[in-house]
Amino acid sequence: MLNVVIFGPPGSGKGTQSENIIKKYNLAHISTGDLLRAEISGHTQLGIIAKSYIDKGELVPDDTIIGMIDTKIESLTHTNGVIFDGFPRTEAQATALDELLNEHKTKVSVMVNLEVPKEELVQRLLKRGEVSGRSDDNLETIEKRIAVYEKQTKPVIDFYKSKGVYKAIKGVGAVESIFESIAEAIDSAR
Ligand code: B4P
Repeated sequence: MLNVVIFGPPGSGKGTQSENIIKKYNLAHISTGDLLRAEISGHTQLGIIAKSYIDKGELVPDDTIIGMIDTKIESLTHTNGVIFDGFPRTEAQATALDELLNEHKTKVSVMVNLEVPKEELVQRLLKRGEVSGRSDDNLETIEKRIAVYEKQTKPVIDFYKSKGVYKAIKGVGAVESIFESIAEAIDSAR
C-alpha cells in the first residue's frame, strides 16, 4: 500500500498536485476540503456545521473531521493506497490517522510538504476567488486561513519528521516541474 499525505498552506497546490499523483499512482483520493464542500452543497447536518467554520477561515473541529475520514476509509475497497489531501491539519488528526491506518495494518508512506511563500499563496487564492465562487477565497478569510495554518497545522510537520517520512518540496514554478519533484519523493519512499 502506498499512502501519501499531501501537505502545505492554503493555496500551496495540494488539490492541483493530487490530481497528478492520482493519475500516475492510481490511488484513492480523500480530500477533506472536497468532502466538506459536498456536505455543504447537500445541506446535510455536517455541512451546516462545516460551513460556519469554513466561511470564517477556521478549521472544522477534529471530531467531525476524524469521523468523516473513518467513514471514508471504511468505504474503500481494493485500493493500492490513498492520497490524503488537506488532512491531517492538526496533531490530533495526525495521531488519529496513524491509529486508523494501523487498524488496517498500513501506515503513511510519505508526507510531501509543498513550500510556498505567503505573498504567492495570497495571489493564487485571490485569483482562484475570481472564478471559484468559494466563500473562503477573499482577502480577509485567506489571511485568517494562513494564520490558522501557521498556528494549528504547521506543527504536523514535526509529527511526520519524527516518523522519518517527511519530504519538503519547493511548491513554486511550473505545475509539471513541481510534480516531477513530488514523484521523485514518492518513488524514493516505495
Ligand atoms: P481545502 O479545500 O483543503 O483548501 P485549500 O487549502 O485552499 O486548497 P489547496 O492547497 O488544495 O489549493 P489548490 O491546489 O486548489 O480546505 C478548505 C477549508 O476546509 C479549510 O480552510 C478548512 O476550513 C476546511 N478543512 C479542510 N480540511 C480540513 C481538516 N482536515 N480539518 C479541519 N478543517 C478542514 O491551489 C490553489 C490555487 O493555486 C488554484 O487556483 C491553483 O490553480 C493554483 N496553483 C496551484 N499550483 C500552482 C502553481 N504551481 N503555480 C501557480 N498557481 C498554482
